[in-house]
Amino acid sequence: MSIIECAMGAFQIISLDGSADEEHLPELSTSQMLKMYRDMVLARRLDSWLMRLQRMGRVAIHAPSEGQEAAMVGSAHALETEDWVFPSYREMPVYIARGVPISELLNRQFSNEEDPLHGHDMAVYGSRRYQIIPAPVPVGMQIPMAVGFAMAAKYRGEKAVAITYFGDGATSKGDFHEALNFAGVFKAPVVFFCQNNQYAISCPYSRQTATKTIAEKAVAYGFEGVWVDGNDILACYSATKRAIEKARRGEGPTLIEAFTYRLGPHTTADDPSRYREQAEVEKWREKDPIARFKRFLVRRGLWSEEDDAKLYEEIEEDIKREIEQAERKQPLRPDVIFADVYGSEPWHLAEERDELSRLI
Ligand SMILES: Cc1ncc(C[n+]2csc(CCOP(=O)(O)OP(=O)(O)O)c2C)c(N)n1
Repeated sequence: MSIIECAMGAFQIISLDGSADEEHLPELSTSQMLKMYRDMVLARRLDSWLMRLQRMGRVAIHAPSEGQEAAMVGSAHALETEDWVFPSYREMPVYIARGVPISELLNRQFSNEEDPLHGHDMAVYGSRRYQIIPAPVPVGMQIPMAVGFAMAAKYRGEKAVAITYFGDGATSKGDFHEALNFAGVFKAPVVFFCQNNQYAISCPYSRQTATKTIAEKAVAYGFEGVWVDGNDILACYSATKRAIEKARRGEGPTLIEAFTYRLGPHTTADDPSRYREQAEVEKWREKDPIARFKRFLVRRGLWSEEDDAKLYEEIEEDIKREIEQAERKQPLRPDVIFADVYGSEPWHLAEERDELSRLI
């Protein structure tokens, strides 16, 4: 899909009723599609648990992904293990699709002794093993980082592609424009994946930019922009697969805009009723990406209500068990804040660490 087609409407494969555009169906086996569906449901249920755990004071903060699962799970399934992910703070469904066990995500959320990030950063994940960079707190900073990584991979002759996730708000940052400009000039093997969820906290899309789409901004940097229905998992998968393959062939970057909606608050520290109408949220609930993919699978005889009930039950049990285990582990020692900062610790920090250890 080029920017010209983009002017006609977002790329879509699955309609709201679950019927599909057969001509554009991606080559996916039944087991791959069912795994994608499972990842979406797992992400949704874990998200709902984390919201409630935060309200109970058991985890510190959470940035929910409800409503955006198709964009995240669909795009992440298009990656190969050699590729690297440069996320924002909202990408838990990407981690799940990348194969990160929920036990690891929960150790992180509870900041227990097995927290892979040792309490550093916000409650966001990162992992060398799964090739996921920890999300930076300043909005959009991961975008130029992904381009730098992609250029390094290109110079070294490696086949890895970088994908970076960010929101509509991040496209107003200089980081976004500088990164896209550089990537266009030097044909960096990178995919820019913008989830336009209509809001940057309370700032609506209409106040973010004067262009109809984010995708069309790619034209100014000399590469392709793709406008995709972000609530359609197969469209998100196909658009990303195509962009990743193109980047791997050395044909440069793509900007994908997944047009979607954040159904929940920005984070657990936000009250969206202050800036948007509930009717708008309800309208978007009708486009729920999980319900849509389920309708598609049921229509094709690949899934049933009984399968669905069993899946939800299994997932609920898994999550409850993992929460119990993560919560039972020891908390992090406070002096862990001194770890992982310097290769060799400067004397003044060593002194501070010793003092803290004595106090503990
Ligand atoms: C440079 C910077 N400015 C402001 C903030 C505060 N902030 C955190 S998230 C956010 C909104 C980002 O919106 P968007 O990029 O659309 O992503 P979304 O949260 O919708 O996924 C803002 C303004 C920040 N973290 N960094």
